[in-house]
Amino acid sequence: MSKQLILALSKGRILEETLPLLADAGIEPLEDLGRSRKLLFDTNLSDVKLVVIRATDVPTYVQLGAADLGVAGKDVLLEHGAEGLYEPLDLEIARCKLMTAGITGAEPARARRRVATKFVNVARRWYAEQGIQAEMIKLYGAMELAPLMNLADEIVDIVDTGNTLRANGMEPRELIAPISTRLVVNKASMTMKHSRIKPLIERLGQAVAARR
Ligand code: PRT
Ligand code: MG
Repeated sequence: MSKQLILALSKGRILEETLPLLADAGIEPLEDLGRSRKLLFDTNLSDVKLVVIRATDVPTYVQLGAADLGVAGKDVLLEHGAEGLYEPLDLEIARCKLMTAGITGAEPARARRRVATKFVNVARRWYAEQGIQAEMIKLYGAMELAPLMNLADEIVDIVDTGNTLRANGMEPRELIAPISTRLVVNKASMTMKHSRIKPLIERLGQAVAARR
């Protein structure tokens, strides 16, 4: 195993909030991640590199050891599964809620509820725990459209302000899980590179605490 540390970052809204935290922890990319088309970046620390990838790919990179550490939403981690990963730190950014939602005022009547979501594993587990018969319909985006188009009775999606739901005539129903962004670490890396990873987790933890 190389002594280099690879940190996998989630592209998109999480990235914007991750970079200031990393800077506070003493890690800064040598170029502007937003402006570049590159995916692999050097940092001010000669042995730390950053990769910027799809949020849903971060657990895979870290689990398989292609990256030593990763930054990912708890929603993504719940859906992917946590095998081979430690989750030592809540970065307390990109907070939101994973919820069920449906058309405002409508009763969730159907005996076998049709649920549109990109979180099919989490949703299947949750409906089973509630004793509700449900059929999962996997979508990759615009979940809010599914009930309006009579594709589904309900959706499971991320809710923050609730504005997206309201704009589409829908309302939040049940909370499945509160969500925030987590630091994950490959289990083998945690052992093999402990002396490098431990101080990094500590500095990030201090950066998080300083923002409370
Ligand atoms: O683009 P890609 O398909 O790769 O993924 P993505 O669009 O899911 O990524 P991105 O950049 O949006 O970031 C997703 C991650 O940010 C999630 O995994 C969450 O951990 C976190 N997060 C925090 C959110 C939100 N807040 C959020 N509001 N992810 C998505 N939303 C969306 C939600 O899907 C819905 O469409 O915002 C809308 C709801 O917001 P409100 O304020 O209208 O309720
Ligand atoms: Mg997006």
